[in-house]
Amino acid sequence: MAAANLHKDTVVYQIYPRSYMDSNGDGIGDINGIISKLDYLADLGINTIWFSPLYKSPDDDNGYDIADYKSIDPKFGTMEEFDILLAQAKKRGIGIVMDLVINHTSDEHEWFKKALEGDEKYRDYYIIRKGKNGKLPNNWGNFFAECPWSKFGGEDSEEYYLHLFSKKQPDLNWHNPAVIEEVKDIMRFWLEKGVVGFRCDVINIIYKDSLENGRPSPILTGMEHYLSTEGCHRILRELHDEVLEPYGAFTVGETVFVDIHKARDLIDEKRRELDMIFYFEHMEVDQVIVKWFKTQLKPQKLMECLTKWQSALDWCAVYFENHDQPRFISRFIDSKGFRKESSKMMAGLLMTLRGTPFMYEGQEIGMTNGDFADLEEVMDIESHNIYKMATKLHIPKGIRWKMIQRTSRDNARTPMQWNNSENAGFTTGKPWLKVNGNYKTVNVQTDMADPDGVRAFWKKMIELRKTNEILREGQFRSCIESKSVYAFKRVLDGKELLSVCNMTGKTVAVPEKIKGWNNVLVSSYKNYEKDVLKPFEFRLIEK
Ligand code: TEU
Ligand code: CA
Repeated sequence: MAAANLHKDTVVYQIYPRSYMDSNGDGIGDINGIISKLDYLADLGINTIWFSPLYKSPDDDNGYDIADYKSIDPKFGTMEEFDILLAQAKKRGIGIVMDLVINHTSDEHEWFKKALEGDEKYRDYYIIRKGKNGKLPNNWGNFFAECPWSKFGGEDSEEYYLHLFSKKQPDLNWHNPAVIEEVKDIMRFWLEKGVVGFRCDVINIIYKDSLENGRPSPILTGMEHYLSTEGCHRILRELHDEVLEPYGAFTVGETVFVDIHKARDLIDEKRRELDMIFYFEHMEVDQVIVKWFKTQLKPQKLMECLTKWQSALDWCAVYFENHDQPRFISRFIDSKGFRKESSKMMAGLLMTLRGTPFMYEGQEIGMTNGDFADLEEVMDIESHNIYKMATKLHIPKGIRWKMIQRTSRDNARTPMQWNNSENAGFTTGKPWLKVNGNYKTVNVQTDMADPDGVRAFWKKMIELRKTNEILREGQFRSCIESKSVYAFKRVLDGKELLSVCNMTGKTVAVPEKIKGWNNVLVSSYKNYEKDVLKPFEFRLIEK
């Protein structure tokens, strides 16, 4: 496991590099832009940054299709600049976590190109099969609503390669020991530079047990053949023991479709596989069967889900936003008119749950979903694929667009809003993705000038999370999950703290059950009142 529980004592901030800060006016965020914001980040109090992929990539899936794992894409800068970023971050006490995307490569990776040229060695890096009687090799589904098999080497070929994501993301063959060795080498390359850990992309699906047909299912037919397989567990342990442990590095696995049982196996300390995981169940409480149908959620469902996972796992990554999810305050709660209040509530909740908090760029100023007017303004491959599929299914145009607006991953990928100048101060050029029209009021500069700003509250909660031992180590005990109020205790050596969230836009009475708690350590309102909780109020209370 990670040295000295490094991963338990940190607050992680995720940067989506192309949307953070553009230093040269080409409309794409870059490494020098990030360097210019390190003081801002150090001041916020975070102590780890996770970067979404910075490697060379044709960007079919914004960098999650990697063409060279040991490089920096020129649009982001150079390796020398990355080394400076690493050193400058370290100087400020900030460690760097890289995104390890090893379920698949880009089809423009040298390995895939060599495979296409007929090189047997590299052919065996991928999963290539002949069709069956003129049909596809199996009936599996695909994460991006495509067909998971594409012709290998041109339309006339009889062979297909497997890709669970886009056709430009061929899946690696983890049955091949050479693939494992390549990945170890890549990991050591970044660890030698001094990165402190990896966020492991869709890590629980890398090893396909078999390529048999799957049980037909509305989502991802075939997944029983690759979800958390024994082969995957074995590989994770090998990477842990041989590569991660010697460097004292930690991992957080992005583990799709895990239930509590599977999650426990992946992070069981005795099994030595992953340090933490991102589970998804709380991200799905507002969805109807598939992720592109979402409803307005009843907060109680979210509370119950959080309690379930908090109680079941000893330690976990905690998050409400990332680059794949719509913004929390546009989504889980009916926050209209209460943008600032609900953002602060989210800060209080995130920093007081048990586990390692992961926050996402823009969350600290209460950024909201993108305000795209039509599909042309949306860049995400997944959104375009879903739109195509919905068209095929004859879903009416208006509904199709609503689906995309609500669920698109681009909602959280809009450029960071730094100030109220053109393009929110993100770029002097044309931003790669439309800046949210609310940037004149929602931006870092305006928020920091506001005595009641959102960021100041995040900063306060981050500081508390890092310094208060009950928040760091205390056990979780649920207390109230009602239609409006979520309350839970953190308990350490007989000392207790109570975290309370009003998850509605209405003022509610303080529930009887917690009336004995009198010493308010923190409220998200300056003028809070003892007996009521104001709209989206957050409180941290001692007895
Ligand atoms: O995401 C994996 C994943 O399954 C989902 O989050 C996915 O983005 C989608 O919502 C499924 O419906 C990871 C990355 O975070 C994502 O950005 C990549 O596109 C994906 O893997 C492929 O590398
Ligand atoms: Ca740039």
